Amino acid sequence: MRLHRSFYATLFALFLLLCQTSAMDSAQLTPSAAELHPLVRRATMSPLPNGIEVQAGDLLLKVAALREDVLRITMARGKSLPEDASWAVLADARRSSVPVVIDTGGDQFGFRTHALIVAVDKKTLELTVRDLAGNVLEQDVRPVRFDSDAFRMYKSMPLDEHYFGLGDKTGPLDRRNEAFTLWNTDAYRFQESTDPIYKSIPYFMTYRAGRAVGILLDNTWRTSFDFGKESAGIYSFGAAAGPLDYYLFYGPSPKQVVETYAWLTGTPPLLPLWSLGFQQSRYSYMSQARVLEVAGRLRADSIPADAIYLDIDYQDKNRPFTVDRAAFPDLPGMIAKLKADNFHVVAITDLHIANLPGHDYFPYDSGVAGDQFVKNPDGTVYTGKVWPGPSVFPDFTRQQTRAWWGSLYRDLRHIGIDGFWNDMNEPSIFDSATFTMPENVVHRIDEPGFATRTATHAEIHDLYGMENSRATFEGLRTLDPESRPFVLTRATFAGGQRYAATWTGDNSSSWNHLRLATPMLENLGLSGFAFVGADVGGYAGTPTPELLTKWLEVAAFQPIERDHTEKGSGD
Ligand code: MIG
Repeated sequence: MRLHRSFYATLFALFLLLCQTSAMDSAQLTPSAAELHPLVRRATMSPLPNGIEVQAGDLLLKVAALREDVLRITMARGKSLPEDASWAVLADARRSSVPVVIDTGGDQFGFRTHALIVAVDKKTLELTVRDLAGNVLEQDVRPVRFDSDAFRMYKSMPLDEHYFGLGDKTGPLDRRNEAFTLWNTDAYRFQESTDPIYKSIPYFMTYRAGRAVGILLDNTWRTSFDFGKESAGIYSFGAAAGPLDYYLFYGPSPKQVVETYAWLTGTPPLLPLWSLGFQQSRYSYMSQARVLEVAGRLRADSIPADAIYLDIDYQDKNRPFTVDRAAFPDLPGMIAKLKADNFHVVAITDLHIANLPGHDYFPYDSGVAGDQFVKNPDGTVYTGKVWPGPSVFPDFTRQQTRAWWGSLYRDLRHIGIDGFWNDMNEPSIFDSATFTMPENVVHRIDEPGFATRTATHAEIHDLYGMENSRATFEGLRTLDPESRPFVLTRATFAGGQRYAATWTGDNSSSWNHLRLATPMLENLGLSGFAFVGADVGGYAGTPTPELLTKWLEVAAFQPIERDHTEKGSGD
């Protein structure tokens, strides 16, 4: 096998040489800078107290030390850097700074901290970061590439380096030789090869020879990560648009890297203890009587269980924040009974609000009154079809909209519902060619650090689910400041661990999916999400008794253990 491969590789290389293919398209690893950036001729460097700023041609690069072991790297075309704003990285972390020792000479600008040595090539602006012993921790192998609004970075990928993180992307624990797109997607029945799926966490950890490094690309647009799939010896990442703004942080231990990631993006809140117990769910228990029957059976059979779920059918015609009074004639009474039996109830509350003018539907009426919904480019409210039929969508990147959304939970909290489930928040839309909002739908940004402005869905898409769960979490805290909210979200972004637990979406009842759940949840954990689970037994299909038994056993060791399944499958 090996011989064959190198034989063909040699043939291929010869072919490329013969064709005189340009350096970019060939297998050559380091095309000269001039070919990529003809404008970069002379660079000037300004020392900063905490780093350096380099101007070269039309490029501006800043490398700043937030801590001895944490760098923030920003680059822009033109004379000014992107605004210092972030949905993922906490303001306190972004404002941190340590003094550095400027260390410039020969072909390089650079500086040192007490943990890192930073060098920027004067001609190419390629970055190299070393530890104090001189070990290369991370190194550009090409200049940053810009293509209209898009950019991409190319890093050296040693043969013995391994890659982790990116949330719950499918596949093996090690991301080596895999490539991923981050674009939140409702991926019903996803398989091992499916990408993208529900979440976007543009963060990974490299690990080589006992040294771990974290890299967080703080960009909410469509991003992609390639770990040696396109070019052997190179990993790369980039975004379709938006700021080139990333953080590089050193362990050396993986544990230290995860801690620093949490320093940057936040830690999960303490969950209510009951949410760590066994949770029973299905799509859906169709009536109050059935919920009580299932709960009663769990107790009668001495099966430990702490929570039971209400999926979308408890609502009137799938309209969020309503109750189907025929099927659930006494929801408060049902909840009180369950409480008396030490069950906690978790209810789904999808974000799509039924588009129902003149129906006394409070979420719609109050939302319109407060101008809370996202819009089409022509200023009309955007509508898309989801479970309730034509629906409108809260503009969660506005503080005011989040506060309004949070207030919608008052009644459900009041009757004793203890946990809330935010599904479909990629967002998933049925009557759209892309199964989500068109990229030109208009959101508004009202957030400290950001200029108050509108933003296209292309910029907000990957963030939307996180801001939905944030609105839910913060709303529950406002309604009951002493409580520990339990929010379960399907879509999220880097930093989403501050607001909600998460599950891996619509997996399948197969042995392969049982196996797949473990690396997915581990990589979520390495990506800052401590409270994670996969649907026990698999969502699509009916597990054999043996598979369900094994799955229950394995999931007892996972943070969230929730038995859940789709409509039409076995109980
Ligand atoms: O289009 O609420 O992933 O857990 O049971 C399906 C119904 C919508 C998808 C979720 C699943 C949930 C189901 N939802």
